[in-house]
Amino acid sequence: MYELLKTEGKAKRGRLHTVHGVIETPVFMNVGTAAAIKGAVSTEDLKEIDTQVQLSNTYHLHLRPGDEVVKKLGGLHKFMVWDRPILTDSGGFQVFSLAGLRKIKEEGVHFQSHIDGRKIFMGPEESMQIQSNLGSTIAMAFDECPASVHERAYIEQSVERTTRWLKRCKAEMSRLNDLPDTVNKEQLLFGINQGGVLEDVRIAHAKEIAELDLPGYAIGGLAVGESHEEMYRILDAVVPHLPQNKPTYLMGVGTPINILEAVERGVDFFDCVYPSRNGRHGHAYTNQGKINLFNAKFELDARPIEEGCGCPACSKYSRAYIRHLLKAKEMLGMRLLVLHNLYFYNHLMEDIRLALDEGRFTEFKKRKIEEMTKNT
Ligand code: PRF
Ligand code: ZN
Repeated sequence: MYELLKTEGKAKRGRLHTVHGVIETPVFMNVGTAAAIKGAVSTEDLKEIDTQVQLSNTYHLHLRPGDEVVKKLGGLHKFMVWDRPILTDSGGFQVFSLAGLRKIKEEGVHFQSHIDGRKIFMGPEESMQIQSNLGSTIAMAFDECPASVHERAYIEQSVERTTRWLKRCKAEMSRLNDLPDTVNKEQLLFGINQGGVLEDVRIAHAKEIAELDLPGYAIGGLAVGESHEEMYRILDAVVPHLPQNKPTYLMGVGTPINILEAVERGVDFFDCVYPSRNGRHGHAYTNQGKINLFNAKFELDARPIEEGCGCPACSKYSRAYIRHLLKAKEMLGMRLLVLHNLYFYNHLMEDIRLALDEGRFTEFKKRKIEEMTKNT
């Protein structure tokens, strides 16, 4: 369960105890959509760069290899050889962003697989059954993330349906956790707050879902095209209405600066594809901002990506060599950049936790943002 260790303003330093070990928060979760971090990163690599939690997707694993297959092989932890916590997203968001033709009904969503066009139905019960077969540490509720173009009437209706779906998720999860052959009988369910950029809808929804007394709550439906200022305004409004003795997870966010701003507003969990996606495209995070290793100015640069960085790339290889690998389309180039970027994100979180422990987060955040934006 969640232990609130310390606060500084709204910022929280905490610890979530799970069957797969402790999660020190604030935490960044590494995105391994199809049970792997893209960029040929193994679970041994992840341990070497001190990652705590992996995130995988219900939608992708249901389509391929199939959650029944994973269950037969002993669950996702055993399948991917990772003994620390795993959080699975519910499929709701991916159905809306990836699937072809879809129809939303009260019972759930009918859609077509983006892999082979096959017709599939997923509702709250199906999402819980899939996540139960995977045996993840934390399962996410099945929600709808309404597009930012929708008007108030649609968002209100959609949020009400998401609440009804959450109640069904909770009932189904508690049934599944009691079955004799369940992979992880202590699977935790996190609810998801929605409501677009409408503060009143967000707050009413937060209060309603808080009553269900779930072990954690996420804020969904942000970082979907609204400005950063709008996202911060919603966080300012909604976080105080989610239980402060439980973890708060901001889904799909974001840049290092977004993370610092959200920690200040009380967020504990993050996930984002940026470090791995940017790494695959030749971009490296540094304390002075992002650099593009394809840039000609690194041709003869014998320095590591970041002086003093302890990651597997920086401890041995030069910018010039990594640039060469990228240009020659050698897989090692991408791999080294992804490892560096994940290390950067995970160590940013470690520095944030340390600053909170020592009561100097506000000052740390200010200095960090100044450093990272100096050259831009
Ligand atoms: N819902 C779910 N997963 C998500 C989101 C959401 O709203 C987002 C939005 N940023 C990312 N991942 N279930
Ligand atoms: Zn490095």
